[in-house]
Amino acid sequence: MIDDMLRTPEAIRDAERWTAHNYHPLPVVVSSAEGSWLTDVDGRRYLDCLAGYSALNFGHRHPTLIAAAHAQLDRLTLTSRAFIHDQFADFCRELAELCRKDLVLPMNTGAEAVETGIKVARKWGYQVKGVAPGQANIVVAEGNFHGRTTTIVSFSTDPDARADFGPYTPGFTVVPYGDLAALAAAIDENTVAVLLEPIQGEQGVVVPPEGYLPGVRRVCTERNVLFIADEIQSGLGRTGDTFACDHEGVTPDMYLLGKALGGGIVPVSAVAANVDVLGVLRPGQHGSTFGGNPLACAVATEVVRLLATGEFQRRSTELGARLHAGLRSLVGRGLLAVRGRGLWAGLDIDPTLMSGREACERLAERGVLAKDTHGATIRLAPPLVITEEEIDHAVAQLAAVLAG
Ligand code: IF1
Repeated sequence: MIDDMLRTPEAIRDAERWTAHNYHPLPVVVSSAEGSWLTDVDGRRYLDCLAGYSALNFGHRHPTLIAAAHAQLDRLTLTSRAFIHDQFADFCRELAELCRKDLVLPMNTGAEAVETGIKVARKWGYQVKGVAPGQANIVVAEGNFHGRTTTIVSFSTDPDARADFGPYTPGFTVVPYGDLAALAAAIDENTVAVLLEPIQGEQGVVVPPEGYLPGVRRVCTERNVLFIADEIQSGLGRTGDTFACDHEGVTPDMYLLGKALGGGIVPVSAVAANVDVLGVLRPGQHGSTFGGNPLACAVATEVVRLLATGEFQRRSTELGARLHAGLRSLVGRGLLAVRGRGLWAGLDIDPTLMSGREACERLAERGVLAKDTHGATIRLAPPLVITEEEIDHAVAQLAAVLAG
């Protein structure tokens, strides 16, 4: 009876009726949100431990970011890059300074930033490194996730992401993640770049061996190859540093940024690099209708200013230590392993107990939202505004789910 009164079942049916089934969402229909909490159409509240796959690092509707969006909406929302607008320079300068790079190229989605990085690396290879025309190669890692475009899935090792989307884009060499020797051996005279996630998100928050990223940096420098760090999910405070590469003091030649850069309000992505790299582009060679639009710049400038304080990186480090301590206490009590850094964790559940999907369904029944990656692995990535009490609550609900 009570189910008949709930609006959720009807709202789910409506959504499923009118969309392609390229997702299998949890049966939760969100109606509003604030900070780390979501409210569904029936008024039930959930602690958000996915945060839009790290697009909501500052929580839902952070007041500073919402205020910036509201103010800009009342002034100017889009010009295209055919003209300049008064929000553009501040965004590009402040993001370039945060990245300690000369230049920024604004786009919209993460995949667009990845595609931009691939195009710029290839053009740099031909025009600066002197690679033979059409022969540029980019080294990527097994278990990578860099987006869903045809070129990007061409080098995916995930059959679900790649199957039946051919013919595939050539020019990519896949090596095992974390294996520096294999990466160095894959580099040849046509290699223009190495493209890596500093921590692999979709693969289950896989942290590479200590020394791997510094090794990649050294090899790329020695072999005149661009090190492109995809920090779209790992960056902007998620791991306790501004960028995941910071943890070992590594500076890539190119940062690919997205997700949280838009504050959970508008899609904003960007490529940040020095002029010897991004300087290869000339007018007419790359672009985007919405890339660097006034609304995106107004919000993303405030995101950069929030990060410049260091507050969210501190929270991620301190609260992340509390989260990981709580999760480690569950190893042997339903968890097989915990990985990650800062407020970002990948949990391998004992597959004899339940799948990752089942765990997330049971967590949702207990008012905690998370997302499985593959098999019995789930990821936790709460907003960086989460509190100690909320972390303890999430861990307690997970313990209860694992205890059956
Ligand atoms: C989906 C996954 C996460 C990313 C990294 C680039 C992109 C992503 C490291 C592309 C995007 C999103 C895509 C979204 C779910 C989510 C995801 F499950 F797909 F793999 F986070 F792990 N680089 N990741 O994580 O950015 O174009 O989406 O803005 O496609 O289901 P985008």
